[in-house]
Amino acid sequence: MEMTFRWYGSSEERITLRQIREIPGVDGVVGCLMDIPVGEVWPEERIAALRREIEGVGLTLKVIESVNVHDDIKAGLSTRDRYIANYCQTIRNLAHQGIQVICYNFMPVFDWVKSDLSFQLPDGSNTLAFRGREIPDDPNVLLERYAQGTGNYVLPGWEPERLAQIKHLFEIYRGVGEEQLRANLVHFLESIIPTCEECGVRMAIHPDDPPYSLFGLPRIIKGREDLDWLCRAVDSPANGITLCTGSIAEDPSNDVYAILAEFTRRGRIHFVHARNIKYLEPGKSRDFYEAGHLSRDGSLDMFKIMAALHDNGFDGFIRPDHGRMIWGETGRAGYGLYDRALGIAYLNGLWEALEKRGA
Ligand SMILES: [Mn+2]
Repeated sequence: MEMTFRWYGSSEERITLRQIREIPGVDGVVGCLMDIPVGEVWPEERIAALRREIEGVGLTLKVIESVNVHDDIKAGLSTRDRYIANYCQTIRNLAHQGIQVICYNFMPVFDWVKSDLSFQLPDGSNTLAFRGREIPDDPNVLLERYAQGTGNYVLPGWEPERLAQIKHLFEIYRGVGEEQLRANLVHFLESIIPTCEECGVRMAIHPDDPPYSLFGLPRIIKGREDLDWLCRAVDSPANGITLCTGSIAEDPSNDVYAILAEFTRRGRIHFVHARNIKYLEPGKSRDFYEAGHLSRDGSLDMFKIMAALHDNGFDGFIRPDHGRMIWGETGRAGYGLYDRALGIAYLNGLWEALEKRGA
């Protein structure tokens, strides 16, 4: 297990690499190049510069989150071939700089969706939340809310230049149902996995967040059956999963512990997002907020989550997923320093207990 921390780059962050280095038990940074437009090749010299910067403080750069997939690929447009060729070149450039795992998702139009970016908790902290009745029918209303609530931080997956074309994006998915989206994902994977195998990179798809349809858009990575389909559709260890415990558990009918155990055993979980969520009305709705990592603060048993990984031989990368905003910190919603650092300390503690107890 290698513990990592997501970092957006020195021009995008107030959090410094030195601060990350001081968190006990962090091995590496999960990096990205936020300014490369989706679909374009990531230049190797830019990746090399990022790597030098990170290695300069004694951390590693082995995981990228995310190399986003152009919507022309997801919607299956005839223009997709150019973007697929670019994606393959990006994979080669990343591999050349020592990258082992690439996180991506295959969600149409939107990356993750939440209703609240600063949901107030009784302890005074705030966090991301999803309340179904607060999700507007018109996605533009949500965009407006995000524009006001992000404090000038660009949210990953919600880049303004992309969202400026939201009308166009909805149009290209007209007539694309789940079956077509699956076919488009298989086409993408069949085109890129040989390149990954050649250069030793593993792809790791992030589940849909939330794992059900919103705004009438199709969703295809929602639970155990979808992950099983994915693994069989292109049967290579290079075709793997970012298992996000929070996203999977956002549908309470998903058994997150069994899914972790099964796909770890099958050697397909290359990267884990460890997150606890708290259901707001258990049994009544799927509404939740993102809790601190501690088991007793949320609805998930984080010891059971770490045990499912440990006892099935997990040897991939893991990071705390989103954290709350605590101790007066402001910054990119979900990506503060303090609560994620506490998450790391806690997850590392659970792991040490599991190691010493023995499998
Ligand atoms: Mn996640």
